Amino acid sequence: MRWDLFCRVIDNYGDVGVGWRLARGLAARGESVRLWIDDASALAWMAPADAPGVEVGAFDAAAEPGDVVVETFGCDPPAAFVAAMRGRRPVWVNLEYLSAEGYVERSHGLPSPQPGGLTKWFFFPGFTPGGLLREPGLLAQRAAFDRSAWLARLGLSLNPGERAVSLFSYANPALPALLDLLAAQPTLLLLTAGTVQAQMAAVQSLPSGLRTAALPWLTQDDYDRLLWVSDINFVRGEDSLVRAIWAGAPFVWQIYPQHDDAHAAKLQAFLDRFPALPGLDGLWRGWNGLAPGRFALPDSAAWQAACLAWRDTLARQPDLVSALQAFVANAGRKTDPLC
Ligand code: TRH
Repeated sequence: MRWDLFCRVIDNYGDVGVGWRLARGLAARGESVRLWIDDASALAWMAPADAPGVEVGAFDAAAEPGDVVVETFGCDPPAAFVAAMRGRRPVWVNLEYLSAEGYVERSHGLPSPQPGGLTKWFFFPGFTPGGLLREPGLLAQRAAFDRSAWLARLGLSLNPGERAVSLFSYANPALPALLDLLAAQPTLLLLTAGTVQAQMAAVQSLPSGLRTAALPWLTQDDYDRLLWVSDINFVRGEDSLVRAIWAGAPFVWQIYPQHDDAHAAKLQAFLDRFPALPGLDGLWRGWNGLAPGRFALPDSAAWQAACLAWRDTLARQPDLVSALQAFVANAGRKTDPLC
């Protein structure tokens, strides 16, 4: 089928990151995809090579609707395109933000009638029906991965007994506390490009026991490998969280902060789904500025085991692309007046 995916970049890289991953995932399963995006600049480093079956175009240049229209995060396709949809009647899906909250199950799959006889369907990624983005064979690739060779490509290596920790975060007042915590064990801290490196530049002196390496912007595939290389991953937003889950290593999530503090409940909902682990709530809440005082790392073997167990449970669910394809096939039948 021909899919039109719409993506508006609000801020950061999650919008384009999810849009590109979804486009590529659909195309890899035989769909023909046009990704209409208002700011494709981040694709220059995130996805420098074309993906077969994916065409990228300017958001407002979208024309002639195909069979399926997906707007990511309620971004509303251009009015002229929606008008053209009235003649063609594609299946129209709004792909929502990732959340572990209870409303997801209640809202997933609901139809919303639109002017001109169109229906917009709400599709929620998640830990139950909508699934998470996961490419076929991802866990096998991760299992066969050569850590030292990948680090060597970046001119890096680990000293004996040293652990690797990746850091991708928003500007975070808890950074000095984290550096002290990590320095308790020899650690190579892998700093992602952008905000993290800017904040680290203001750190006067590193606690001994800690080395840092400033990374360039990585392709999305290499960002995955960074997560595979690391013994602990600090991630943020939406897409890197999901990638950290698949990496199967201990991870800490900095949630996208919202003005009304809605992120506190969102973070808790996620923690409630994660296998119970002493110390994890305190660490996550501390890193997110939601709990005063010091935080510590959970026992590393128990943390590792919990992450692997949860990853394997989630990997048994249908992935988001398969779930979306099945959903669209079903929604198409429901909206086709001949059925
Ligand atoms: O950049 P983010 O903070 O994006 C956020 C969230 O999606 C948030 O929910 C949303 O509301 C806001 O954007 C608008 O974090 P996220 O979601 O992890 O996206 C980062 C993407 O960048 C992800 O696809 C991984 C990719 N990436 C690379 O490809 N190379 C890199 O070097 C790095 C650091 C990231």
